[in-house]
Amino acid sequence: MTMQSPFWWIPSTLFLLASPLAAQSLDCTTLEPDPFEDNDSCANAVAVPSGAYLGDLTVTRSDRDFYRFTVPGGGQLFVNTYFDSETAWIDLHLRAATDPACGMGPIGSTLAPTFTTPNGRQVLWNNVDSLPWEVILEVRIGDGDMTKNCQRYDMVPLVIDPTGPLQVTAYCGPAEPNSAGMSTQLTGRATSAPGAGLHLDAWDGPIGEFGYFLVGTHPDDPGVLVGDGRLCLDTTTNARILRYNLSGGAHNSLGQFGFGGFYNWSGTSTTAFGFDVPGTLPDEALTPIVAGQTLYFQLWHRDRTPGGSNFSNAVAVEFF
Ligand SMILES: [Ca+2]
Ligand SMILES: [Ca+2]
Repeated sequence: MTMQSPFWWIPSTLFLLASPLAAQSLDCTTLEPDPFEDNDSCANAVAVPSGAYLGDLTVTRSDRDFYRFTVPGGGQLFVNTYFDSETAWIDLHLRAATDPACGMGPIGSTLAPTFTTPNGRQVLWNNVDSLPWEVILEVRIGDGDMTKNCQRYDMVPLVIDPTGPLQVTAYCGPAEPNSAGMSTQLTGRATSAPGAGLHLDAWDGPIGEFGYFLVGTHPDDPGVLVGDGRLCLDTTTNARILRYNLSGGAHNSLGQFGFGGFYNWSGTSTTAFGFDVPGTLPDEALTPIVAGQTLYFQLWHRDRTPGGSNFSNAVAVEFF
């Protein structure tokens, strides 16, 4: 079935996001070391928590970067890097900290393949062990063009802990392709930020387009067609869909896709990306989210397609 779009048209008068990584020619001799130096080997890898590291990371062919993550048993590590590939390619290599091949770049096997995105590279690894693993991400200049020797980059790592105060399960994916030729992706994770303890992030959306998060009381999989995508929150009797677009305050999640993912324009994210879900629903009564409850979340966003809008996949979140 199809339905009329119930979503408000987001005003286009907001500032467009400026690219933090505009095409540039880098002088490698004057490139500043970043604050994580000297993280130049597996042994000297710097431990970084989930977050957004924007604007000042640098790597050169002779000065690689190593980051350490602790991934809980059954958990997941998802790292996005963002850079201008015309300046130089960055390669990622993820290995166990105990792997003798750690630091050897492309030589030998790694924990997970690296994927190229329109504005960087990403790696996703599932720890299928029941124990936590210490893993090391090596960031280095690619060997494809040996005339390019340095790069600036942004990095957004996410460590997802399945034993946190939430159980997050993706459904209704992949989403219908957007105008960037990708499926907009949504994930949720536990956060210590004030609110419901849930942080949402979205990526692979069309750069420059606005959107906001939705919450529903019942799922719909594979959803109903709305615009160019599928709404995966049930709209039938007794089900409710609410929008995090109340102006001002904690219930506004308005943001915009840019380099690095879905930027939060509402001051409601501790990472500058996505959304820290508040402890109450965006309904008239501001109903509290309570332990034992399962809610369903999705991102709606505008798009440059005939239908004018699309959605991410959805996630079901059980709050403990
Ligand atoms: Ca560095
Ligand atoms: Ca380094």
